Amino acid sequence: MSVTAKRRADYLPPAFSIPLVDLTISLHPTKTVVKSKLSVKRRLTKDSVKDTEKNDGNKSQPLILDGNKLSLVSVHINGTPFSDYTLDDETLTLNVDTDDFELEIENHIDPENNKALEGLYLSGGAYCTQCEAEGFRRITFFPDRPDVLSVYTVKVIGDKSFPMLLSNGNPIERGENPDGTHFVTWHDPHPKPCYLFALVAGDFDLLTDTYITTSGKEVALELYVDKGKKSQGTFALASLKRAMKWDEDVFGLEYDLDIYMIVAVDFFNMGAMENKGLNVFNSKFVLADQDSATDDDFFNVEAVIAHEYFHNWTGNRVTCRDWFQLSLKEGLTVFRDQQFSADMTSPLSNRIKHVRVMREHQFAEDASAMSHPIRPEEVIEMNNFYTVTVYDKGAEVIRMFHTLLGPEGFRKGMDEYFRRHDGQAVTCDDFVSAMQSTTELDLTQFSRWYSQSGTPQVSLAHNVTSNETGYVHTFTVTQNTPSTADQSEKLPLYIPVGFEVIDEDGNRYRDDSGMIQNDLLIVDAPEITITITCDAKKLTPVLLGNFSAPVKVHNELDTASLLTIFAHSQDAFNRWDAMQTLYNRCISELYENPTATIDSGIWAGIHAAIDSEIDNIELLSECLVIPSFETLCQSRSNISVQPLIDARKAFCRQFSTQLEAVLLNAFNGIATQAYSYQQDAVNARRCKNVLLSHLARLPQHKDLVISQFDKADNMTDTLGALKAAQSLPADAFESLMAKFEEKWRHDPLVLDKWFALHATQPREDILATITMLSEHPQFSMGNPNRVRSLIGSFAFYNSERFHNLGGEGYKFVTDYLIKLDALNPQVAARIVTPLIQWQGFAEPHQALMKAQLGRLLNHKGLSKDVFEKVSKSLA
Ligand code: 0A1
Ligand code: ZN
Repeated sequence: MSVTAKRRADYLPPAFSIPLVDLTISLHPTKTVVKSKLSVKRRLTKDSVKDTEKNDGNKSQPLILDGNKLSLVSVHINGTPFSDYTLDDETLTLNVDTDDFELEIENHIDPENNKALEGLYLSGGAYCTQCEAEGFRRITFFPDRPDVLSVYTVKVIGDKSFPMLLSNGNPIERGENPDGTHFVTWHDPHPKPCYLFALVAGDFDLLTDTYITTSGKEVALELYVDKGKKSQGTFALASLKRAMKWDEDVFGLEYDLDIYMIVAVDFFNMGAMENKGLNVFNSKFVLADQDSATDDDFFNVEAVIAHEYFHNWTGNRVTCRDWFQLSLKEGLTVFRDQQFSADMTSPLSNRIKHVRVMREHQFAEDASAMSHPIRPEEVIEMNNFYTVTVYDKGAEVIRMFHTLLGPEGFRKGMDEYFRRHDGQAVTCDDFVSAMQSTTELDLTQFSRWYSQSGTPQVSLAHNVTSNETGYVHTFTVTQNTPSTADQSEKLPLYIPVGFEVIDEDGNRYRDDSGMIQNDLLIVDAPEITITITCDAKKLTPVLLGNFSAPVKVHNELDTASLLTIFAHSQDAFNRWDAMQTLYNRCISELYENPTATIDSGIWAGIHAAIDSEIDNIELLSECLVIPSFETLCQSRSNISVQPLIDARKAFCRQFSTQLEAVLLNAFNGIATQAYSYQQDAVNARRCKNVLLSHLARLPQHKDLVISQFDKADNMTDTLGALKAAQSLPADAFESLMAKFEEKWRHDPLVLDKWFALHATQPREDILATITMLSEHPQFSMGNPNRVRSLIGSFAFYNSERFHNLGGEGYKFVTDYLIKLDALNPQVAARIVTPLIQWQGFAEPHQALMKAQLGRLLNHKGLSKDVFEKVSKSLA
């Protein structure tokens, strides 16, 4: 295993280009034959040669192709057998001296035994490929890097038991062979990097539709799902059409092929993949109906369908020069899908959803040994960098461009980006430079967001003095980015900080020198001071409206000020955030003193807040959610896990008890309506289920939970009842879970919810329960969805048992990861995340976690995926 890191700074352009790729792939479970015919051209420039070497302008460079787990059969150049090559585990080096030639390579692969689900694999009865980031090298020998763009022609040959043979682009020929197999040839006219190559073969149900673009072109839409699941695909197909329309309306971007195909498969490492014209999806993000999918599932289906579709422009037409630039396509595409979802559903709940992801997961990543900028500098295994930092913080950086330039300015910049770079493989700097060319604003300092890791801390100090004109409020805003594992020196960033100042009656105030513009203060220095001179003695500053930047805020506000913000801020996000801060503060009190009772004034304030929003159930339901344990961790250090969990539980218990009447009243006030996935109905169900989870803590409301479970006509309410039942006595919970299993045991995607509910129960014998569940007929270590539901849910979300002081939780996960890593390193490396995030916890957690990480590191044959994370975390 080679564990050398690649560095962004070492980039060199490719020495050869490959304008045409012609593949013939004869499918066979254990011996698929791949014949590749490449037109190869030497790039006669010096740039692809290291400066330190004798530079003869790339005349003597060999052609180095990546290849992994391939059996090489033959090599021909211009039709003649060629033997002047060397082959090792990772590369095929051809000592060629010609500049323009045709290279033919034949190799064999073994899809059935490919359990890592990278390259070509045969799982769940279908052949499927996954080539991003570096999976194409597991199919054939090729320069597996995103800056080599080629036009592909692909002939897929297969047994007739695989009636559908798919690849990228348009089908140009199909037929039968004398040996009883059949074939389809595909041609994709758009030059693309090999990570966008795809092939799928299987027997599916097919849903079809058409879409007419604004310029009048008809596009055939095809959605392939497992046999018998057709009716669960209609929502995904309708979502696709909404996404196509939205991209035309908002960005002026149309689809560019005659056909757009989506295939849903059961075995997939990630959510979905944007292969040109042939998206491959984890079936979890395609299949949805009222009975089996929750409102969140519907939401996710639409968001992921849109995300992959939007990649057609941001990712495929303009792609990445190298993998360090991943955020170029991912940050931008996540931002685009977030905007789309906000337009399709609700801006507020979307914003809150994404901020929760940042606070629960991205801040934690920044605080860990895996901290990296949105454009990483150094990578051992690229698959480890499909992270919340690259994706979600990347999207926050794009959102800041949008905030600073405004929607029209942003659109202008995007137009320029496509005008300059359509058909190219480019860098994040190219994106910034396109944006820069359309704005007066100097983006030089702003672009540090690409190179600096860590979560900046923005703090506010507020002083009041009085003079003859009134009260002078001085607000001093400072920024500081604590050093991170990867980077000790930090520079001041250009931070747009939402800034609203109100008094107790909700009147708004402007600063004396007009530095706050459009409710935004630009903090571009370590310290910025503004003043407000006015009659009011008490002013409340509200920072970071709508989460205007991916930072943590320190703004010491008393309870009255937090309730003032809730009552009067113009920004609904701030109102929600004020309540979160208030809850967090109460939990701190209980963390420090477990016998404390929360002041009755606070309950009165929360009571009044609920009363005031009783008709605004969208905001109400968000405000009733208590910050998760993971979020609470981000504003604390040296955490004693059980005491913090106990403090949170105690607060939740008091919340239910103190507010019982108003919670019950709100619950009864929301009528149960027939199911529809419409925003009003979604809001109502969400609010009702949040209320139910509070009421379920009180024994007298047990029947509400059971009755909802029994009567539910949709999965949202069924699951809402089951989640609430997690606080009922064990026998009641078990009995509902048994009924659920009885009904859904033949639907693994639904059963994933059941596995996750079990795995997150803080019961004492949870490890035995998980071991037993891993013997369930529907469970399989080879299926990433099952593993994530059972083992991932335990490691990420059962903090009480995972962090158990005996260390059994850490050991259990480690034992499992050792086995999983041998099968699927990518999934193992994801699930190791909670274990490497030991920095925030007090002893003995740290020592216990590190002991298990040490075991992992010493394990013979550890993948580079897991090695990279574990070795960094122990460095
Ligand atoms: N580009 C896809 C995500 C993806 C990345 C890697 C994969 O396999 C290693 C699979 C999918 C997206 O952003 O949707
Ligand atoms: Zn993506």
